[in-house]
Amino acid sequence: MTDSPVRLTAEDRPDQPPVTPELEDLYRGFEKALLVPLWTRIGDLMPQHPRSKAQPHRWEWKALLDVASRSGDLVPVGRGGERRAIALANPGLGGRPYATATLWAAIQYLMPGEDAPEHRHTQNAFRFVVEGQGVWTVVERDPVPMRRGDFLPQAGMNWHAHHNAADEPMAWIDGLDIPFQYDVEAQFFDFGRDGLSEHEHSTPDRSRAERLWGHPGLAPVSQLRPIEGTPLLRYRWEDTDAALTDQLDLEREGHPGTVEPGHALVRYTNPTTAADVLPTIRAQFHRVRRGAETAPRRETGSSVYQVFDGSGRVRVGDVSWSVQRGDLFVVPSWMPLSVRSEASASDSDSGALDLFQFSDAPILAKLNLFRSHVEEPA
Ligand code: 1HN
Repeated sequence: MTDSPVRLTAEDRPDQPPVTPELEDLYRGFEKALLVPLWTRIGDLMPQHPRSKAQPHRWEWKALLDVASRSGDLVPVGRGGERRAIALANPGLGGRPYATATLWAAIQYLMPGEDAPEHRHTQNAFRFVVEGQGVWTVVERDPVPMRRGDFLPQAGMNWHAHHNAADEPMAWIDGLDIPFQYDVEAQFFDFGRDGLSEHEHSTPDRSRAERLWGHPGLAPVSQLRPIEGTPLLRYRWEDTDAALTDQLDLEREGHPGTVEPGHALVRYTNPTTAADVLPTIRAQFHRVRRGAETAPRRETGSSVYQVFDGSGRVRVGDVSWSVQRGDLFVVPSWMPLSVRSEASASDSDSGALDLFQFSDAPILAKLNLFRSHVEEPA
């Protein structure tokens, strides 16, 4: 909460009484008794539309990888620090490791052969892989491979550890609801085993979770529910890519369907409920066809995006950036976002701009606070 000074004068508040010694005495009394009169603060407490303290900001992947790799050489990963994860700190949020008021986003880095120790916490989390492979995340003792384009949700209170079985370091991004849980003061955290078992150091192609839950439209009703939250622990790139390709192909074939021309969007969902994949985090994937541009769109709540492929121009409120593979950017609450796909020579054949997005929309939706608005073309 910003602490704007109490205004005693009537300059821009014609309803305020003249300043007299009695009035000054009254206001001093408020302060001493830890009381705040609403009439001095209502504009700040109840703005007419969301005003975010978080700022739009972009972090370049190149720079994140550079510090992650230097950390890999200098800083061990182990019990206590738990993860070699480097968080995005929004410039509007006072140096806290918060990408937005509710969301944590970090680059995580694991050296060849390293284990990140097992633990569990109430915070909901996911991993998204923009490049590389060779790490698996072990969720409830089920090793799950991670490869480029995979989305790996991991709902609160599931035990998890990571292992890099490759001979290269690997980086990925983590998203968690840490700032939200910090504010509502509902966090719990437990340490798990210090090492992983032999079986957890061997490579499965498909996790147990995928063998049970990775069959589209088929729920394994003969099985016990393995874990709380979404039971599918890896949403493979091949499936996401095919879903987006099919949407844009259908549009090209003349089947109207996309809300916006040249813009395909999929949401990661929990196969047991078809709702958002995590209780507090919505995760989606956008593909904007070469040359297409999206209309400015506002949403309550905040988002973090990562460019998965292609390049383009992103505008958030009054600022805009060129973006390319791996770059991350933040869209604060109610700020209009538009993106334009601008293929460059080094981009893949399709020239599309592929964007991974996560947001706090499930929190807002559950509280009846989610709103969105698309601006009409000028
Ligand atoms: C965590 O458990 C992970 O499991 C990543 O990879 C980032 C940030 C704060 C607390 C726990 C992970 C985290 C984290």
